[in-house]
Formats: sequence, C-alpha cells, structure tokens
Amino acid sequence: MNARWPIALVWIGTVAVVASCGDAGIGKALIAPGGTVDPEKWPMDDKSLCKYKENPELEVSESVGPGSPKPNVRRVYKLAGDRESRRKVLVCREIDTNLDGIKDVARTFNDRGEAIHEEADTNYDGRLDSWADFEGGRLAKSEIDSNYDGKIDVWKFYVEGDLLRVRRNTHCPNGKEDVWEIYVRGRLDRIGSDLDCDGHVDRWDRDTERLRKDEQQRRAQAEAAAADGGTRTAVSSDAGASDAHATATDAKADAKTIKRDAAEEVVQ
Ligand SMILES: [Ca+2]
Ligand SMILES: [Ca+2]
Ligand SMILES: [Ca+2]
Repeated sequence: MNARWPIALVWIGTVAVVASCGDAGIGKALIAPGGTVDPEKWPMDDKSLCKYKENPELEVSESVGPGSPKPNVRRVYKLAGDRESRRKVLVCREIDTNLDGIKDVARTFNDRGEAIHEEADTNYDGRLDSWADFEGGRLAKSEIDSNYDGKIDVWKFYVEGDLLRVRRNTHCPNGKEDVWEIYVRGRLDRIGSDLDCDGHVDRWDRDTERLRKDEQQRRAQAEAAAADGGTRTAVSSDAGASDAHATATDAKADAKTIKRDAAEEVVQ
C-alpha cells in the first residue's frame, strides 16, 4: 500500500484552486447571456427551467425572494388527487439567484413534496453545470461540470444522504473518471488514481496519519480492556496484520466494484 496521501491531497487542492481561479475569471460578469443587473431591464424571457409554458394546465406563482427588487422566484403547481382530495401540488420551483433576470436553478418535486431533481447554472454563463437526483427526498447522485466546458467531470454518489463515493475526471483526455474517492462514515478514506487512463486504478492513496491514530486509539482501548480483564494478551502484532489484510481486501473489493461500475456505464 502506497503512502502518498499528502501528495494526493495537495494535488486535489491545487486542482480545486485552479478551478476556483477559473471560476472567478469566467464568472466576472456574473450575468447570463440576455440578462442584466438592472431589474428595470430584465428580459421578458427569463429562460425558465420549469418548462411550464408547454403545460398550460399548470398554475404559476411568482414571488420576491430576499434582496430582490422584483419577483425572482417561480413556483409551478399541478392539481392532484381525485374530486374529494383535489389539491395543488408544487411540481417545480426556480430562482434567479444572481438577480440578472435569468433563472439559474430549478428543483422538481413529487406529489409527496419530496425533491426529485435539481439543475443549476452555478457560474451564470447561461449553461447548466450542476445536476442532482434525489431518492426519498434525499440527495442520491450529483453530476458537476466543474470547469464549465460543457462536459461533466465530477460524479458524486450518496446513500441515505451521506457521501459515499466521488469520481472525477482530472487529466484523462477521454473524459472518463480517473480519480475515485472512497468515503467511510462521511470521511475521505482513500483515493484511487488511474495514471495511464486505461480505466483501472493504478495507485491507492490513504490517510496514513488517520489510520495511525485509529490504530493507537484501538490499542489503547484494547489495553484498557485487557487490564480490566486481568490479561494483556489482547493486543498483538497479529491484530495489526489482520487489519492491514482487511484493508487490502477492502481496496481490492473497491477496485472490483469500480471496474464493474465502469462496465455498467459503458453498457448504458
Ligand atoms: Ca440568474
Ligand atoms: Ca454554467
Ligand atoms: Ca467539465
């Protein structure tokens, strides 16, 4: 197991800084094409993401959000239920968050009021760059075009709202994932890197410092338990060895899962 975690973190940090510099450059105007910072001149067509115009049976309500001089929030409703239980249900809500007269984030909802999908133009260049899917109202998957080039390069997967895996395209020209981040109990546990762009992980980097601290804590607890029980044989080098084995097996299992996921994506 390679222990180059700090390098990996610095590298990802660098990517993030470059991305944010790029963001600042691209987003200087912070106005989508056709938009303007002058609310008096907001365009008639606010580039609705809720697509209510194609569905005349839907009801629309416009409201003023915090800090906005004019309505910048649109809610779209449908009528649901039979005659006795007829009610208005929110199906889509969209907002012009940077107040340029162009809608830039929209979320859809099911009949139970749970979020289904969200899409957003986060740098206000007039093109969507962030998509999220929800299951049972909780975030399940998000896809992000982090460098705003029109291609998704970050995929995040959640289980019951907790981040589990992140895949990134950082350097491979085929646009496919080349970095895999595995999270355990919400914490980044390891990073797999595909160095030669063949779709397989070549190197796993781990947070060795955290593993060392966890091991220290485990030993301290085991020693305390052994002292209580009158024996001090609980801690042995075998325990560390079996942990290391479990970790290696774990990483292999992940590599297999990732290969399988990649294969499934090819099929799709
Ligand atoms: Ca806007
Ligand atoms: Ca955008
Ligand atoms: Ca991209």
